[in-house]
Amino acid sequence: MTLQTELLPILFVPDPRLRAKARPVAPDDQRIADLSARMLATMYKAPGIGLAAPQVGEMLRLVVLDLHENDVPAPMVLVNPQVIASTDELAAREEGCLSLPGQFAEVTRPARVKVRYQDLTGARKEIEGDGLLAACLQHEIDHLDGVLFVDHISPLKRNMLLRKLAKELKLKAQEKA
Ligand code: K1U
Ligand code: ZN
Repeated sequence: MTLQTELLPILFVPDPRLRAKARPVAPDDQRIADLSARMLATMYKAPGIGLAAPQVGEMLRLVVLDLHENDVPAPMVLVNPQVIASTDELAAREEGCLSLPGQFAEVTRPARVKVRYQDLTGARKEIEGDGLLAACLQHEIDHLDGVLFVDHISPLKRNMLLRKLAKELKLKAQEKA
């Protein structure tokens, strides 16, 4: 018999929890190991390469990531992550978001970032990267402050994308009913 980790429902825009600021994880919070395991399972099932706790309605500064590089699982849990350095050089990359399903746009962000965080034991760690890792780290940390990738594109593109999403989600809900 295999034990299944319980999946969490992912919130979609315009849920107001996606626009709120998350609070720091307390050092003695016993729920984080279980919550991060459930977030990883939810992220793999979606599928996605990252997930922030507010996307599953938990207003905590907690992020999970796995870039699926070389098909080798490399799950990461980042507690209280913060960008401590970023380059002036920028890089543009197409981004999606599990809270805006089916919507994609090119987003320009610092090309390389250094992030400080705690692991599940509370140990202080740092991670530095560019490319997809830099985009994903910034995208997920933005979620902790209620910022979405559409906030980094022009108002015209943002409105088009949000209207398209609303239409698609309404259609899906009608099909389900
Ligand atoms: O935070 C999220 O909503 C997850 C999001 C992360 C992200 C994607 C692209 C650039 C920056 C951040 C996703 O995972 S969207 C799905 C996705 O990109 C993907 C899914 C399966 C395989 C590979 C990528
Ligand atoms: Zn997202």
